[in-house]
Amino acid sequence: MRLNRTATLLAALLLVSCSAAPAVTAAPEAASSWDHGWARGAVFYEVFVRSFADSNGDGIGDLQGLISRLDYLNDGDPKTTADLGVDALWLMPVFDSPSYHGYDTVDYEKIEPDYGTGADFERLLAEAHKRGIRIIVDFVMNHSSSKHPWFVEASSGAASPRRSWYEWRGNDPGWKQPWGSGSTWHRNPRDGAFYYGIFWSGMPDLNFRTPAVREEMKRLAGHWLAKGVDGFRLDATRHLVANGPGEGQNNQPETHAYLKEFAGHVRSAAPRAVLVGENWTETPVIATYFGDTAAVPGGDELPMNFNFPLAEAIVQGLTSGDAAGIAGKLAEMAEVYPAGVDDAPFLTNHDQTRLATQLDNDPARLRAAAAILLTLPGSPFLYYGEEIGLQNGPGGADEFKRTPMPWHASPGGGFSTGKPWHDFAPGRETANVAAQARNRASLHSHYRALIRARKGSAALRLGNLELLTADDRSAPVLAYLRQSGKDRVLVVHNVTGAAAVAGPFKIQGKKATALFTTPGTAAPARGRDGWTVKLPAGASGVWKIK
Ligand code: ACG
Repeated sequence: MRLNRTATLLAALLLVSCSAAPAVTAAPEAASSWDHGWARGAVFYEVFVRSFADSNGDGIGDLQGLISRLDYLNDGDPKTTADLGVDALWLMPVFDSPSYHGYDTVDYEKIEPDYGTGADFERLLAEAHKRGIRIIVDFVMNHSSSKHPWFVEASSGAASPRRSWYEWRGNDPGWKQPWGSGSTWHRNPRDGAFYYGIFWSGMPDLNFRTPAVREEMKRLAGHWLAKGVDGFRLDATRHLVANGPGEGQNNQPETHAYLKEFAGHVRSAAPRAVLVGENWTETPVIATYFGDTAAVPGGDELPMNFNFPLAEAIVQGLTSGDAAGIAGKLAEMAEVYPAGVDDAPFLTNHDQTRLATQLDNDPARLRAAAAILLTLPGSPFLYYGEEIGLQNGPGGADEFKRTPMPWHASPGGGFSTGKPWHDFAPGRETANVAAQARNRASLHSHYRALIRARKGSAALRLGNLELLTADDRSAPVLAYLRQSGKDRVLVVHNVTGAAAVAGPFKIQGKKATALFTTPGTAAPARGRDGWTVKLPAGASGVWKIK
């Protein structure tokens, strides 16, 4: 049944560029378009280096450890099926930082010593590129660490030449965090003035009204692009400039203006690069961060933006057993997202309780979540461990969302020969790579099959989305048609714990060829009124219709 409001997500086809060489051209004026066809439809994998693999027994994951696990992520051979098959990695902060998470930078040009050296990072890039894996890194522009030499200098007194790199006031204007109750103006013990830090006193916000700050961030981006980095995940982008309390701390015109300036610089330095913005807010606001798609195909601001609302709708839909909320979010995106942009869907990230815990470790729901994510338009992001159903640790602190990767069930878990920097999450007996990699019915095998189905279908990777599920009433099945050229793929997901029937769907074609089906799922039946699908509880089906 088609909606009266047929929602269609358009995905323009950018020229696919396979230039693996980390060419950084001289900076002519901003290139007219991005050349990162490699990223469109690609599957990304978010890695917390500290928790992924430790090579030297100090209990801390490092770059050498990550290199040793690249073949697990993608061995570079499209014919093999044992590897996960992801196309790109997003490394959470790897620059020098005093914290375990690295979101407070003290040197934007130095690799975190816990993780290794600059040479290790260059070896990682080379080994990844050899396998066709691209790497984007977290770039935290909104603030530095209060231990950064810039801030140490700026906080020495009002006469400091660095003073204007941060924001200062003589008193505390009392602004709170826009999302909570934390203070955002902090007293500088060295001279009694107050400085702005939207997160906390250890993260003073950089002042993007200062030209030298704007130029330095562009220079740093160029530095890492010249080393071969394939792009950046930009942290807290919606907070770059604050003009006042509350909404004045979010989404300001100066923020958009700078992001366009920054993106223009990246486009001219390395058109092959990609930027993905973190704007944790509502759909209509996220839509504004792509910028102008007439000026630059894909948008002249951030070509990709994480889709927090869709992530939430998927988890809520699977929790409630009702697909209407997911359908509604897809319909809203079709209305407010600019045409031709590249979405960045995901399920949960390092700031959120892990998916397996949110879905009560329910295998059918975890399988359905993966099947929805990996059949959507855009470039889906997996969070390390999601593919094995890694649970959240038993606590509320953020560290429990970022626990060591369990490679096998033995005491050290294959993560380190030393004492891990943090305890493993519960469930390692079964939620570990070794146990799942060899089990065809495992979640890990499910992710691998879905990633390969996606790679094998232009419609799934690059096609548009036509919603077939009404969003104005409860629905047990989420159904949509993905289309690219003549490639038409029917996708259905039963988000309930009971068998369900979906259709009839009027889709041109006489033959249904399975690209992916949850075991026990029969092919769609073609009748007078169209295609009808019977789905077991939690099952998904993906069929090419010709
Ligand atoms: C980034 C990184 C995060 C990092 C920092 C600081 C920023 O991912 O790991 O923390 O460098 C806000 C910011 C984000 C920020 C998070 C942590 N994430 O916008 O940039 O805080 C609301 C607001 C969001 C807000 C969120 C926080 O809208 O802006 O994010 O609350 O919970 C629905 C609503 C949605 C609402 C959510 C949640 O979805 O639609 O609007 O979001 O509910 O309520 C680093 C470390 C941390 C450390 C921190 C200081 O990683 O461990 O604590 O630094």
